[in-house]
Amino acid sequence: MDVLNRDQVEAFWRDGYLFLEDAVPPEKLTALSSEFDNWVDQSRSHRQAFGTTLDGRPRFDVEPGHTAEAPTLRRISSPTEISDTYLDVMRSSIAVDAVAQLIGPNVTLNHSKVNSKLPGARTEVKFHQDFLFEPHSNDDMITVLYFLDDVTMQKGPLEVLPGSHRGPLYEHWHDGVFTGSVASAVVDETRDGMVPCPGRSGSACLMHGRTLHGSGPNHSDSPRTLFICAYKAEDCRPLQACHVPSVHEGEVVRGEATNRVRCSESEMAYPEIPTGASFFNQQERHTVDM
Ligand SMILES: O=C(O)CCC(=O)C(=O)O
Repeated sequence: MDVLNRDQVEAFWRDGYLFLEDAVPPEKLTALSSEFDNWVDQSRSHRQAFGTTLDGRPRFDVEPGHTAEAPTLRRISSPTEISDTYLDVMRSSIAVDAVAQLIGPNVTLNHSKVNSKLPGARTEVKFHQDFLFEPHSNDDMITVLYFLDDVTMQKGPLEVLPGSHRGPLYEHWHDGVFTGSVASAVVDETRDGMVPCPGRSGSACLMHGRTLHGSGPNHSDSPRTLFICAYKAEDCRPLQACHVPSVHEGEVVRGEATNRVRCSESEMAYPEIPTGASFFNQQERHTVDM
């Protein structure tokens, strides 16, 4: 089913991202938010990362300094495994139809997660390209970031560099350390071209797997919560274990299974699978000069 017009398709391939309104209907949005609020409440009784995912790492990641009174839950890995609502949205959103139109018809799930910036938290996402975390046989990969809250400029919106999906794959290893982020010099060079993506709750941003992006801290007094689903063409096959594994990895969400692999050329260092709860620990290893 085509949900994008020709201008939107062209814009996605030109810019490497596309903003889509009304990707999640209001009743589902309410259900997603209420599940998220429960997880925040659950986190109040923990002092550090907790829960378990498929590979034994913690499912719920909290910022250092997290307390019951001032929770800083920052990541929930593979929420589709613990919530039927998240599973349903991952499968049924019109954003998935849009992904199928762009890189389909056959589309699978790569991974899913929630990124949260609660009021008072310092969480920021250093600039990176998703493909450098997950080498695949080709780069037909699209990450959909569903907005669970209104995202204003004060909330640390996603920032993207238009056209960067057609540019270089930047190094994410520095001085022998996988920091999951590009060199500070790349950030300095590209900062002026970065475009913020604010928007209403229920919207989504579709982003190509090679697009350079990041986001700053939330300076407002309300949350900024994103449900993030990374999808890929069905014949785009992983070259390394998934860094956010789940029982839904590889599920065909549009089209059909073909048992084919398609290869395109790209070259990069193998990333390091995080040993902690999420990539935030890896990004914290990035020092100013790197
Ligand atoms: O939370 C954000 O603003 C961006 C998320 C992101 O880039 C990621 O988790 O890979």
